[in-house]
Amino acid sequence: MLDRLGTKPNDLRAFWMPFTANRHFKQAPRMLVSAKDMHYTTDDGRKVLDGTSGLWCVNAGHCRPKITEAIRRQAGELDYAPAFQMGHPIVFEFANRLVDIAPEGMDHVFFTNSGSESVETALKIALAYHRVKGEGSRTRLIGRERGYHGVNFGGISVGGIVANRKMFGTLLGGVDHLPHTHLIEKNAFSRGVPEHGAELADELERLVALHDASTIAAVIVEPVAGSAGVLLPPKGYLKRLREICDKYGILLIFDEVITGFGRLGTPFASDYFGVVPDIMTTAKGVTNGVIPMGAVFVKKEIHDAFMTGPEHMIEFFHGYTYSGNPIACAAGLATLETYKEEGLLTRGEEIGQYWEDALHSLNDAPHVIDIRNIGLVGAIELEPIPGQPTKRAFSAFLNAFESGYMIRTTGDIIALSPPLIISKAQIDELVDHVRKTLKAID
Ligand code: PXG
Repeated sequence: MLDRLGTKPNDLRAFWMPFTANRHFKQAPRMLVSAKDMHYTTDDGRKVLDGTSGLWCVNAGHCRPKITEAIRRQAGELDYAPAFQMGHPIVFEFANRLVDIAPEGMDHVFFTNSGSESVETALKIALAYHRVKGEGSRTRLIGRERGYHGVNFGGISVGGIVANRKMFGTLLGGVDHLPHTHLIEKNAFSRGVPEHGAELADELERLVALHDASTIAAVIVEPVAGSAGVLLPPKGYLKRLREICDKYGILLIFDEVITGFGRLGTPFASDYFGVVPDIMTTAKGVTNGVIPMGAVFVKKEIHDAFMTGPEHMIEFFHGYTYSGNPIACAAGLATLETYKEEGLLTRGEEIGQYWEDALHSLNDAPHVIDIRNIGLVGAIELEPIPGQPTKRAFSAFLNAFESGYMIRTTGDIIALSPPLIISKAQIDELVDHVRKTLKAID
């Protein structure tokens, strides 16, 4: 079913594509056949500048030799080994190296295969933790409007994106939501973290008054919301959330699936904001996106609370066939080495000012109603076409791909999150491209 070159599938019917307008795509496919560093190559031989690190995951850029080689080596040595009641050295090694760079006190790691699974794992740890501590009445989970925590049932229940929720029944019971923090009328064109809105964290006080703290297990938020269009926490907001959680014995979960591994210019968003959660979910950049993997970090106190009872008993009835898969661990270790050797976990801080200035130079481009930035993340919010929400941004996405660069759009927001190896010249190129696209579309 491949063409002469062995690259171009000629029958697109069988693959039901995820989060895709399938019929639209299949009429005019956009095919990527190879990648190197900052670029993809299309099936017709065009280079496409990656403005999004794939889906926020290829933080070190594409096809990095160390990672490719580590995968190849591991696949030939120990391809798979169970992690239930068995071990293999590399998974312990990788957990230790991850703990080395984790925020203070987060010294245990539970492996999953994706961000969605990391979220489910974190929610289950939170519920079970309260139960082992004798506070089994704490069953309620609090998420946030416009939050994205993957696509499994726990994640869409605490999530706050209506399209991801409305088709799927009644979801988890006992969930409530904080308001989102996107105050465009007050904070538009902020550089970095916006000034207004820290008081929105006090809404947690209101939920505690409504439900009583004794029924609430955990609050889960993205420190910076990505999928819903790059929504930044107002100055002081996350600290306030931390304080209120502490006051009432509620666990705080940071979903760092996007913000983890250098995206904000620090290893984790927790480092950026100086706020340490009790549980932290990660995925994506943990293996540079190359092999599916997720990692949930927990504080010692939480892990240790489970280590009671008879020693022959399983302490936590949870895990995946591929938790700590050896090839994923090899990819992860090589990824960490690459990040370290090239200073990538803090590169966003070095180049952040240049990125910010470049992005905000678009403030007079057509259709732009807000620009936001933090680390190596950017968002350009467009005025929707009246009566046709999302259409303008989708046109921008299509024009971008035609013009040789890749962006992500959600609603009428363009999100940018290039690999952390991007050069200043490539930042200029990306921003020039965006300007041309905004001029070209209706
Ligand atoms: N939590 C957060 C905060 C995420 O951003 C997930 C969980 C789920 O991860 P998995 O690995 O199960 O997809 C995510 C995923 C986008 C985009 O363009 C974002 C994600 C995935 C795909 C596209 O904003 N985030």
